[in-house]
Amino acid sequence: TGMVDKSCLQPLEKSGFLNKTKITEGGKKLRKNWTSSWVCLEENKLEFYKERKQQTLASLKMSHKPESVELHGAQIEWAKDKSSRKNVLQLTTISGNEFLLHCENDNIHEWYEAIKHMIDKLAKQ
Ligand code: I3S
Repeated sequence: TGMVDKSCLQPLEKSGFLNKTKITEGGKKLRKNWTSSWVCLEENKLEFYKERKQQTLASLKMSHKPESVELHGAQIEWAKDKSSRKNVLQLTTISGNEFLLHCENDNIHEWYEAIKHMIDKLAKQ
């Protein structure tokens, strides 16, 4: 069809929908605001796009600037007491910003492994 089915620049490690909320920014606790994001795991960062349409890569990049989260020095762990939801991940950046990531299905385990793998890889560089 000529349409690009991926929303991210390569090298792309993983992409898909996740529910996401930022809970801490600059040391300040934020009110939760869960939203669905198209998430791309790249070499050294996670990118959150507001939506994913049947678009070419170029037009998506132009029309939606993603929120970009640096993974170097970040931590990923299973969040225990941060949500009533099951299978929630907490991502903490080196600057101390905290995000919760969630999805309804088992994919969350793949996300955990993929993000952890990337963080560990960056730590060795
Ligand atoms: O940790 P909290 O504050 O109980 O999180 C819930 C609230 O943010 C709630 O919003 P309001 O209190 O603004 O109405 C959300 O609707 C819930 O989804 C939050 O809890 P979960 O357990 O889904 O993370």
